[in-house]
Amino acid sequence: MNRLNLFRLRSVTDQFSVKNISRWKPIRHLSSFKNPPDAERIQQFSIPKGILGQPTCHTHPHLISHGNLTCGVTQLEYKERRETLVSKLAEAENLHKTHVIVIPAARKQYMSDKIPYVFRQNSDFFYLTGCLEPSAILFMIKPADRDTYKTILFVHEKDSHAELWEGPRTGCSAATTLYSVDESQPVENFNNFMLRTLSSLKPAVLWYHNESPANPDIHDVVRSSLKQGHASLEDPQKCLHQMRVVKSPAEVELMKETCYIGSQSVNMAMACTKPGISEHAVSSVFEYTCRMSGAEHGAFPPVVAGGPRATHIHYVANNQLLQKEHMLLIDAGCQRWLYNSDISRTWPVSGKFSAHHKILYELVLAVQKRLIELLGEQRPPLDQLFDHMCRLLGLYLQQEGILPKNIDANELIGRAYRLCPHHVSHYLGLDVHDSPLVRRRIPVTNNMIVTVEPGIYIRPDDTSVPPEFRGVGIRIEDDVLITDGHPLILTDTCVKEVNDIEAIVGKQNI
Ligand SMILES: [Mn+2]
Repeated sequence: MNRLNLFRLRSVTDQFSVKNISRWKPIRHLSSFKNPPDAERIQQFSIPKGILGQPTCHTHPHLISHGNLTCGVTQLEYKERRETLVSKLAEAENLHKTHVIVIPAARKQYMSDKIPYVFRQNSDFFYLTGCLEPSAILFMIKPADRDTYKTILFVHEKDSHAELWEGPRTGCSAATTLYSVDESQPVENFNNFMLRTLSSLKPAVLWYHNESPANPDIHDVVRSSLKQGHASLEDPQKCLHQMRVVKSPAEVELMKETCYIGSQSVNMAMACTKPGISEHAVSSVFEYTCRMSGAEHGAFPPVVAGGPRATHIHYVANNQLLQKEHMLLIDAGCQRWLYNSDISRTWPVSGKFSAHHKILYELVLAVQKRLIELLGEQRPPLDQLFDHMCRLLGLYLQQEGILPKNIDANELIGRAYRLCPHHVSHYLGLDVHDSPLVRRRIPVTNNMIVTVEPGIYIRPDDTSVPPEFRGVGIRIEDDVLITDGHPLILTDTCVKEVNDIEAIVGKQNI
């Protein structure tokens, strides 16, 4: 019952004020740098004063502490990430070639004429720069057989007319200091610069992600610069994702925060659940609590699915009313400083599990807990964790008499797979499905963050299971940090024991 002490049901504002969150915040690590940087290097870094194109420690001290470029992450750490990328890409047999790396920021997206969506930065670009500006471009060049490289950031130059409409810009002169790059140039210069640079290089490798380009505006220019010159095209994303999948100490702190906020917000959604209210209302409680606690917004459109709708894995319509005899499945997360949480819980709308719901729920919970243990004991690849899930689900369902006893092990695993057709785990971080180019066939290692999310979905018309278990969808998902010892469950303040759930469902008025 310790967990519940964390969740004293007071008003939403008391419980989830920004003050509470910042008090909870542990001491930050400044950087993942293993050797302490020497004093001279630290002095290279400073954050320009004045109002810039994104929050800084001077203008937004409540968001960013002194000396950091973004929340919890220093200029030095961003610079080191770029250094690591360059040295990895220019490795071995390609040392005699010149390497050019182009990573575009995301472009603004519009929901209709001149009405933009909330801007979301391209995660690869943000990971390397900390820059939140749309349509910026990171350009790096490492000449053949030289140890040095040059970084140029293309940004929007200051422009009083544009700033009147869109708000302040950082501009080239401050950008060089803010992002600690060698040079900044206006984005308008990029096309000519790129064509000129590439035509003069031989032999060279152009590292650019060619598929689903982050910024279609510069895609053609990058492609045609390739034709003019003699460079071969390679994709930097695989290497970048291998870096991103292992979190630095600063990133681990950010992930702890987004997971804590997501957990408390699911608790609040649970507390506000009552028969007769809509799935949409529960979704709103979740989102409100996240944003009040310091998250920018949800990590993805949440699944809030009552009763049999939970058997549709990506149900996001969220427009039905909750009935007292049903369970409610929620799969939701939040984004804070671009880092995402991803949590699933399932609870009875009435606040009391029915006997059959309880059997299924405890079965999935037992599988989930065992899988988290296995992550620590065996550090398996995530694909292997999926095999474990199917085996365990099949076994437990058979023990409960939900699947027949007279089928062999292979058939049992196949039946379990049909009842949980989604993967049990993915990497988590700047993207919800983080570092997708890192295969799930590699063993997990320290400082990876992964989800563990077994589920069971029994359609109302599934005659292969007893009728009393049909029309139910259950998923339990936690976000887990791989460590030397036991895996650390970053979402462990989100209640999941039967008793704890029954103690809070319906206890808070909306
Ligand atoms: Mn997930």
